[in-house]
Amino acid sequence: MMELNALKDFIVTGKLEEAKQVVNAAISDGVDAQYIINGYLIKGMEEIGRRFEEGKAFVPNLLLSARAMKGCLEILKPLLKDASGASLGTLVIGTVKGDLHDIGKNLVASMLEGCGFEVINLGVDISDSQFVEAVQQYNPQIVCLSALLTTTMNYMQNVIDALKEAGLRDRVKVLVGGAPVNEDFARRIGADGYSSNANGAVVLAKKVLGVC
Ligand code: B12
Repeated sequence: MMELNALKDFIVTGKLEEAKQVVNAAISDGVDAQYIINGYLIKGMEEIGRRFEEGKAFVPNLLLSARAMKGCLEILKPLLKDASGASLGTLVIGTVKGDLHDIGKNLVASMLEGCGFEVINLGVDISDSQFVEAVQQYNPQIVCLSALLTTTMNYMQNVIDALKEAGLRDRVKVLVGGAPVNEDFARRIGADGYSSNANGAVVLAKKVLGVC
């Protein structure tokens, strides 16, 4: 467990290989993937975010931390898979236009996938028309929107409006999330739900589809 404690620091300092080694060792010791993510990886990202806010870390530091986090998630993702293989529904997810943050969005996508949803991950910087096209193409039950910037969160409203204009709004539930988003904002823009974290996103997705 001593080694696992170093994981948060390896995320903060962006040491990809060292972080991956700890994750692999923890898996071999039978440590739960979810526990590694919530207890160490997310804590590391929170810490580097704090340092950035205080002017003690800079964009290159964020990029190194993000790279280390992503490398670890790649190892852990298969372990989040649901063993039953049954699909609870299809879901489209993306980070909205102007926003390049994808760690949280990918974590949400992995958790949903792991819990039995078929997930179409559109990536980052996704425009309202791209979301509309994806709904037309994949016919999902849920659209998940992510935003990490106060300047881009308002674009979620554009996506909802575009879905309405395309006559698709009644066919999908829209869930929103990301650090600056909250319940009140979600209600104001006409979304169907909000969660502050990936575990909550799964509960919410099941709830809006009535499968829990
Ligand atoms: C890593 C990071 C970056 C990396 C992103 C790398 C990547 N591939 O994602 C890089 C270096 C690229 C970056 C760039 C910038 N960043 Co930045 N970044 C961060 C940082 C430190 C961590 C974000 C993160 O990954 N958190 C960890 C994940 C796990 O958490 P999360 O994203 O919040 O996701 C969770 C929940 O929100 C939720 N969730 C997320 N999406 C969804 C969706 C749904 C549907 C649901 C239900 C839930 C949900 O579940 C997730 C898992 O639990 C944050 C600080 C912070 N504390 O958030 C700043 C932060 C978001 N960045 C910030 C800024 C200012 C920028 C830049 C403008 C900096 C610059 N001057 O260039 C650029 C913008 C680039 C752009 N156009 O997007 C500010 C935003 C301030 C604001 N109020 O708008 C923050 C808050 C830092 C700060 N305190 O100043 N950044």
